[in-house]
Amino acid sequence: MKTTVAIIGGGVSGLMLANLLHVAGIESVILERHTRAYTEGRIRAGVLEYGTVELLRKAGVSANMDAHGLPHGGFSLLHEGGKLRIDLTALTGHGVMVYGQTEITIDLMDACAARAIPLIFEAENVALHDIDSPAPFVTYTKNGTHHRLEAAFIAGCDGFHGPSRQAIPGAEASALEKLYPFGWLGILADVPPMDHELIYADHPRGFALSSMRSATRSRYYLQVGLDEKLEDWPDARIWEELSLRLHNGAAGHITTGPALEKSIVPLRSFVCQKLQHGRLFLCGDAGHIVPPTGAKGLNLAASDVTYLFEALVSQITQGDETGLKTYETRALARIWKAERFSWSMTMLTHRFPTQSAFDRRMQQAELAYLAQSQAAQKVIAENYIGLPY
Ligand code: RFL
Ligand code: PHB
Repeated sequence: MKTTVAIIGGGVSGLMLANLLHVAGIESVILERHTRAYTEGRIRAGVLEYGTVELLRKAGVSANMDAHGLPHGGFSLLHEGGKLRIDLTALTGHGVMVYGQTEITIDLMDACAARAIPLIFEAENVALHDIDSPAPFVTYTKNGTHHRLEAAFIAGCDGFHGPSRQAIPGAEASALEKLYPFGWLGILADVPPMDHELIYADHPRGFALSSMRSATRSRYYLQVGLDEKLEDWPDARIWEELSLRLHNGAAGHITTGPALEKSIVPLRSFVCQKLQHGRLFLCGDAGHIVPPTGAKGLNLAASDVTYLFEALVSQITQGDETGLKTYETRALARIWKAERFSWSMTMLTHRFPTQSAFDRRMQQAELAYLAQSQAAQKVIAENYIGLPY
């Protein structure tokens, strides 16, 4: 089989890229390791920067998001001093959209089917070949049969554990990483959210977050130790802990209900500083990971995809190589700023096991400063709604 862009990975990065390319009249094929049901079932991000919203509109896949997404003009930070609302709209002129990554994935997969974009599920043993030649190709097996996909370009959209990053010489050695000494326990339930906006809570028992997927579906998170097991967290214990951390009189009442999904993810910051080699380009989690506190993972995938899409269109339609040559530089400039924001929000709102009294006072002083300073609030707001690209 031959195509113009071979896309490895059918997560948000790969699916967005394929749909944008389709709108620009460029062919691609997506190879996804898992089944459609598995890929759709993963519960992940929920907050879209306005740039991501615009990108989904540009890709022609925004009908459900526009109908069912929840535009949010602000969010709150709950801390010892009270509840501080960051008024995104007043501070920046923009808000964010609350619409789940699960729903976006379904919309993008439906669009692939409607547009006859080849999306091959259960593609096993995906391997990249000759990426530094003008004729790269990808091999894979499906139902026991070996296949070869020839392409002019390869987009590595295969997440943190995929094969694309490994195919770039020196990529691992170029990576910088920070591991945090805790994870997030997430719970999804069909109960109304405690508030109409998101609440990030800095609490002596640890960080908590109240988020949502709709007016009737809530998503909550708790900071937990790295040694915690899901079996130790029956639903009742999660709800009890959430009300301790989120209910301090300033926040609303938590409605409880059976969990639709529960998971624990460790928090890490990771940047691979080699995002391209020859005809291979990395997008999204294949190249970088952020702790979820800044709600940036999915949104960074969207900016990478935008840069790569624009570069591919210039190269393919006008023979202009500038965009492809500068992809890594452009993408990393934005990635590092989102890494900084995600790191700073994590450092501000989480309790660290070895935190000194001085470190805690620094967090308190920063929260107190934020509560008084419009300038400081604007810094948070302009990062949260998404830096320009
Ligand atoms: P994805 O979504 O991981 O998709 C990569 C796709 O590549 C496939 N794949 C392969 N396909 C073929 N051959 C192989 N050998 C392959 N190996 C892997 C995978 O099956 C998958 O379908 O990466 P992408 O598209 O770059 O999108 C990035 C976002 O998904 C990610 O940044 C966010 O979801 C991060 N993230 C969160 N971000 C937030 O902003 N808020 C959150 O609450 C939040 N929760 C999460 C998360 C990421 C998680 N991961 C990666 C474990 C929760 C989890 C559990
Ligand atoms: C979510 O709704 O899953 C969510 C929202 C905001 C975050 C992280 C996750 O910062």
